Amino acid sequence: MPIPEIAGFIRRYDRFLIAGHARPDGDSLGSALALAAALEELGKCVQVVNADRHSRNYNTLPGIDSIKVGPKVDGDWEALIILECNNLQRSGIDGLGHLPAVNIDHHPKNDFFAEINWVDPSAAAVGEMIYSLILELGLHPSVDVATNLYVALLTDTGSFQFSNTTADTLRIASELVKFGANPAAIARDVLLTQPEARLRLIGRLLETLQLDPTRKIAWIVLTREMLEATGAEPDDIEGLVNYPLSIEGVEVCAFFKEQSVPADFRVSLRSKGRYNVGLVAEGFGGGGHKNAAGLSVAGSYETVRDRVIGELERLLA
Ligand SMILES: [Mn+2]
Repeated sequence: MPIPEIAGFIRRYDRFLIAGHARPDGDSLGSALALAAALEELGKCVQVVNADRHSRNYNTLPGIDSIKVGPKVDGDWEALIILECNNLQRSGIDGLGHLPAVNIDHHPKNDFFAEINWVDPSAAAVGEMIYSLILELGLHPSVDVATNLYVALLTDTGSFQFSNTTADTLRIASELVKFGANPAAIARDVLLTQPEARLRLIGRLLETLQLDPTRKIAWIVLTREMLEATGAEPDDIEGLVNYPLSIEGVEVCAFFKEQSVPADFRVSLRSKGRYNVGLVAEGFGGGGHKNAAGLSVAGSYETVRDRVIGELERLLA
């Protein structure tokens, strides 16, 4: 890992931009805010930039209001540290290309587009990498830094439940708690608090639950009318795709989201274990991984549902 090169890069410049990916998640936000605070402790001038505003559950992250949101940056910046992006475009921000850059990521497909590229797919979260970097820089994580990094680990591991959770993840989480992160308060603020509209939306959504005759395929449908009636925002559907997969015996699930009336659907697919829903998505011109994929189809709900569920039935046959 090129930590000495990154430390040299940080010494060389005074004015840093830190960028994450568009529609930032907890790892992107927590890692960027922690790194920004660490660089400020070294006397650097730092600005975190994101193309999109954070969702409401991250409102309590220390420093969250200091993030600049928008599709382009201005100001006189010397260097860029870009997190969680396989290429510059993934940031969703224009005007970053001329800056010398460090690229820090844990996704396996990365374009190695920067001067210094540190890509570690064995890290459960970029937050783990930022933690190592901060210690290598000789810094003692503050409570705010520990809190932001704990959020990064907690969210990217699905509360330490996903298969990316390693002994290192849990060791780092433990050290972050020693540095002052409060697991109960963070879980309450980030995971267990939700808008009333989201809970009402879940109620409507679960009424649409259907299973195929084998009871291995389940699906739910979100209409635009449901969003309007409950007052839920697009952020509020985050994570709901996984609900049908929690049913005992269900192997794959689909989440149909109406995009326009009457006929355009975005479909998210999820699977357990060996079933590759990425292949099904590719058949519709979409993409993704074995256990998580997405696609778009035009047509009435009945037509779209029959085509997609038909392909899922073939996958399981
Ligand atoms: Mn991540």
